[in-house]
Amino acid sequence: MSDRERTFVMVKPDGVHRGLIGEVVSRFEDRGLKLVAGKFMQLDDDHAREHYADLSDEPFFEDLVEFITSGPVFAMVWEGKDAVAQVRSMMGETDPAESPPGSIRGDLGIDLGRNVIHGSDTEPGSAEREIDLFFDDEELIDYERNDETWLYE
Ligand code: DAT
Ligand code: MG
Repeated sequence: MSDRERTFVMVKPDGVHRGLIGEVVSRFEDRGLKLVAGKFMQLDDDHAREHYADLSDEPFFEDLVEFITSGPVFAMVWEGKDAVAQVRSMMGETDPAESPPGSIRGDLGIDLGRNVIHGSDTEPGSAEREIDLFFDDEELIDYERNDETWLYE
């Protein structure tokens, strides 16, 4: 039980426009992760800059902020065993062109700047910081999936 974690995931504007919200949600549901929060929203400039603050010195930062604020996103929190690392592994690499078939970015994307999905990285505290940035505590719903006893030994 102590290995249950929460992680922050977001379908980016390219994924929303391309009708991939359901596909992304299905992959995590099928894996046995539990959706504990979800919000359809559009990021403003300040929110985008804070979310990607670690990348503010990168040459692509302004393009990234422009892209991520350019349309709606679907922000989510997923919970389960080693959720942060499991979601990263299901996503593939940052560049879809280098992501293996079977991964979300490897199956659904082709170009680095349009990689469909964000997921928290495995640096300690990253997931918590991102969850706090997008959701109030009362928006995170505690419940048991009725298949949990079949997903976990
Ligand atoms: P990830 O999204 O895999 O965690 P990241 O945190 O390093 O990757 O970068 C955040 C986003 O910024 C990434 O999803 C796409 C964009 N990005 C990263 N590296 C880039 C680069 N070299 N050129 C253009 N965009 C880049
Ligand atoms: Mg990252």
